[in-house]
Amino acid sequence: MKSHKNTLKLISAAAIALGAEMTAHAGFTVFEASGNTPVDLTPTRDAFRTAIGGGTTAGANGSFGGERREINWDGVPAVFSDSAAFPANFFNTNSPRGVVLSTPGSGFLVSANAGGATPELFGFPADFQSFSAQKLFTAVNSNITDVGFFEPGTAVPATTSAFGVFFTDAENAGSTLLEFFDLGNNLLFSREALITANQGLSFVGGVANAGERISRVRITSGLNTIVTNGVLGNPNDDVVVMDDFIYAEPVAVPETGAAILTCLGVAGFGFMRRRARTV
Ligand SMILES: [Ca+2]
Ligand SMILES: [Ca+2]
Ligand SMILES: [Ca+2]
Repeated sequence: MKSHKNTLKLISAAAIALGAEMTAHAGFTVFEASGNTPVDLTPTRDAFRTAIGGGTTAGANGSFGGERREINWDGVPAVFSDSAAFPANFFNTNSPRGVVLSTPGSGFLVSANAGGATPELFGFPADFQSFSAQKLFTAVNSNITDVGFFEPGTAVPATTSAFGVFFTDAENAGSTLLEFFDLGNNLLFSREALITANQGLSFVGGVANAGERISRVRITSGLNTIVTNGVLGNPNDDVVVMDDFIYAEPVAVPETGAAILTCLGVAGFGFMRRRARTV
């Protein structure tokens, strides 16, 4: 029992130190652009690339000493494209780039190429365009996509220092945004995408400028949802889908950090129980 108390004291000290560091490091550099054609956004994309470094390497498992990663969806095979579901772990298994997706919806779709049995652009050719031709990405039955990071090709949790995404057809303010969370699930950064005219393109990205580590990215894409090709969740709200993800190399979480965070969950629970008894 005594050793348990000592452990809690140590954890509390670690929590205080961790909290102080997080407060001091609440800064991200924003990159954003919008326009009617991909060319309008290319200089901002290039500046974001320069800021986070590295080439466009993908394919092999593991880390590459700081190589930037990009997902443009365009090489996803037809068997995993609309109308077939897109696997949430495709970019950590089939093509290991250290990203696993989740959503409160019912899954994900990558759009079909033109000329096939399934219409391109999720069946909305008058609303969407790609930044990188031809494929786009969306959650299904949800406007939320959560991006988790792993040491590429492994189950080792990782964090990154930068993330950016392209949207198309983000017409209404306040409903399309990026949010970054740290290992303790604290919100580090939030930024709305610039809105555009119908069928426009928008890019928003954030780069940690003081050592912040991003454990999860939440992408909110409009208020409407894609149900299936050509079918929206409702007739009124703004529908928005995604193209390229660009991010700094996911780096494995140090084991000591992961252990402290696990213990913090236990310590927090103990604290709540003690408080409950005094009320
Ligand atoms: Ca539209
Ligand atoms: Ca694309
Ligand atoms: Ca829209």
